[in-house]
Amino acid sequence: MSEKRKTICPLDCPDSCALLVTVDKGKVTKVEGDPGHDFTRGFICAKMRSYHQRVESKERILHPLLRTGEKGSGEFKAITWENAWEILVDRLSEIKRKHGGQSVLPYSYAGNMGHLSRTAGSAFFNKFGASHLKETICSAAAKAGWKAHMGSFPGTDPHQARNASLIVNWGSNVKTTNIHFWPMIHHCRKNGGKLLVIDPYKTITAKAADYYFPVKPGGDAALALGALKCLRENKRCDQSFIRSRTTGFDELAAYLQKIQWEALEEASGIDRESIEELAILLQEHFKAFFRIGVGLSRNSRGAMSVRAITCLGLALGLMDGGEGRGMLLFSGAFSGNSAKLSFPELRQEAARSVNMVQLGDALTRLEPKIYGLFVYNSNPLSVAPEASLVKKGLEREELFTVVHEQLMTPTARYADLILPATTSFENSDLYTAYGHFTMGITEPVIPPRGESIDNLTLFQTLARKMGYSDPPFQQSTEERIRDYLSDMEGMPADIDVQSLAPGDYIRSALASQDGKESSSAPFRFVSAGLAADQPAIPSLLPLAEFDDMEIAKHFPLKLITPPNGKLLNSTFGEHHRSERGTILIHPEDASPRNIKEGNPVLVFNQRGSVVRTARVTDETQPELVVAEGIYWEDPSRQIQGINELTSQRTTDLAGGGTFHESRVEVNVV
Ligand SMILES: Nc1nc2c(c(=O)[nH]1)N[C@H]1C(S)=C(S)[C@@H](COP(=O)(O)OP(=O)(O)OC[C@H]3O[C@@H](n4cnc5c(=O)[nH]c(N)nc54)[C@H](O)[C@@H]3O)O[C@H]1N2
Ligand SMILES: Nc1nc2c(c(=O)[nH]1)N[C@H]1C(S)=C(S)[C@@H](COP(=O)(O)OP(=O)(O)OC[C@H]3O[C@@H](n4cnc5c(=O)[nH]c(N)nc54)[C@H](O)[C@@H]3O)O[C@H]1N2
Ligand code: SF4
Ligand SMILES: [Mo]
Repeated sequence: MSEKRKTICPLDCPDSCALLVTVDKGKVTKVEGDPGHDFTRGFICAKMRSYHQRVESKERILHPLLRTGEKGSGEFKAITWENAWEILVDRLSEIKRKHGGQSVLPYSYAGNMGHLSRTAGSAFFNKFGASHLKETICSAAAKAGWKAHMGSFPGTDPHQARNASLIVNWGSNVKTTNIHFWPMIHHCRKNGGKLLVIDPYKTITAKAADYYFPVKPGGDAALALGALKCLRENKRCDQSFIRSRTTGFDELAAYLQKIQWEALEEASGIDRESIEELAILLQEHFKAFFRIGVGLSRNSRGAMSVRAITCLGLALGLMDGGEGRGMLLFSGAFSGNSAKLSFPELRQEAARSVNMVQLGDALTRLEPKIYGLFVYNSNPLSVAPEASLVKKGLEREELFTVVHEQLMTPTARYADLILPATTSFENSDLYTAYGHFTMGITEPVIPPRGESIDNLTLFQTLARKMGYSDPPFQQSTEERIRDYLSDMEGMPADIDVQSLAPGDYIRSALASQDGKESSSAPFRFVSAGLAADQPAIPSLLPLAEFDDMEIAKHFPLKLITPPNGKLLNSTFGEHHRSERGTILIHPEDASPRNIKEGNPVLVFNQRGSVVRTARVTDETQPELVVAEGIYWEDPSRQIQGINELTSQRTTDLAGGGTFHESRVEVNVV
């Protein structure tokens, strides 16, 4: 007898789809969308439609594994959990005794977006006194840019975009990374609305647009400031909104007056006439909706780009709650008390922070040294920048590396001890979404495969084995979920969180403008308290690597590395092991290098080199090379990961990753 059970997609994707999982004779045989969800409405992406193959895969790690060969060789033997706990307790205690708690670094991110899974190790590592990991790899810069002018105001409900007459997809390839936003666009266009895309290359979303602006990578602040300059000169800003809801516009206006068109054109790569065209479109379409992507923040001016775009939206009055108007970067639909998940009070002494995008430095250069690395919910060898340095760190013989994983990822191959992890179908959790306003909880739809255990069970058990008896370590998963839910902001007043069940999808009270009113003028054009080198108003500044003419002499091309539709960050890399991926290169750059369509090419810079297959196309702009997708490195197939080329340099605010700002050269192999 088969049965359909409800759960939620655990992947790091703004859509957080409601799922129906068919379980037949104890096996997952099908994964579909649940039509009962207001935003995801029963359809899911191809990646997740085949998720049962991952859950039931023969490649699943089902037992603890101990390294038997060289680090990275992938040679392991199965051991019992009893043995694994013993090794864990002995090695971690020994490292702490010899080098102090801070010599252990936890490394985790969003392999499973469930709030409990993501934060499962925090209590343990606080108690242990480990180094603190700064979780900057994805959204830190974008959030800091938003907060600088929007404060804690949440984004607009994506459903509002249906009523817009112009949707601006700014640095977000929604047809790949946010597919449930596409029906909003479709609805808008059916009523005569238009889609405008701003992206350095012609993504599948850009190809489907009514208007396309091929901005230079990192040039968004210039484009937004240019549009603002026009709107102000044409007296087409929303004066009543600016007066009643914002502060500081006059200071921004004074800057706009001073700024030269040549500088804006040069930095944005868009000529004055086209910038004016953008401004005219914005003034013609009162009902405008900005869907702002995180992609545009992955450069050294990333937070500044978000700052300038949000200020443009504010000057247009887009946050007035009017129909079809708004801005969405992250929904911010629910916020719980994070201390109820991370338990900072368990930390006895302040510890150093390690920025996760600088893992390579941390493992090879940081003093006092790191002797223990505990990875869960992440695949850092594939996703962290300057991969050759990460690898050098993972190769250190004296480093004790633990990886809690579902599959033998490139990082897991370097572990001393691998622990088998469940998939989200095998545990309970709580999922809010960053691209819409609906949340839900889950229960296991199948029992754990093999001897795998979920993140929270791992750290609760380890804590007890280490002799930690504080109350957080006694909590069951269920208790932690209910406790976290009990005072969650955004929860509608009439919902009894104690009786929430899987399949109950709760829309945030903040989805409507009424829930959001905190003060009458929450928005500001002048931001206080930013990093000392960051101007208080959005301004033009040079990019650290793209605008460095010394580096440009050797590496004249610019590389961005956005996602593709087959992979979710590096997850699902196991299905594409033999693929090395492509680069898009413009004919003007291919021709002098004698690069033809389909040629294997070497893409290289001062940090590393990778081989990719060339696609010669004017879908990218001159000087810009695009490598979509984080494929797994595989030395046995001579396949290198794309992060060999990216830099550990961080964004202008909040220490984010600059994955879309590497200078490279490309040659035929
Ligand atoms: N299929 C799939 N879906 C995913 C992911 C995936 O790997 N695969 N990843 C998930 C994750 S973790 C995240 S954070 C989100 C990210 O989703 P998005 O917010 O959409 O961000 P990205 O996909 O990183 O980048 C989107 C676009 O930004 C463009 N871009 C790069 N630099 C610039 C710039 O300087 N200016 C402008 N205007 N555009 C620029 C890229 O060309 C790309 O088309 O997607 C999630 N969804
Ligand atoms: N070049 C380049 N690099 C990038 C980006 C880019 O655009 N370009 N994007 C960046 C972004 S936006 C992000 S968010 C990061 C993402 O970086 P990561 O969060 O590391 O994402 P994944 O590569 O998906 O790896 C997640 C791993 O967690 C495992 N996993 C899944 N569920 C569980 C679980 O319940 N328990 C345990 N223990 N493990 C689990 C999966 O099997 C998978 O191997 O990558 C960043 N790296
Ligand atoms: S990856 Fe995104 S689109 Fe695909 S099922 Fe999960 S939440 Fe939905
Ligand atoms: Mo991300």
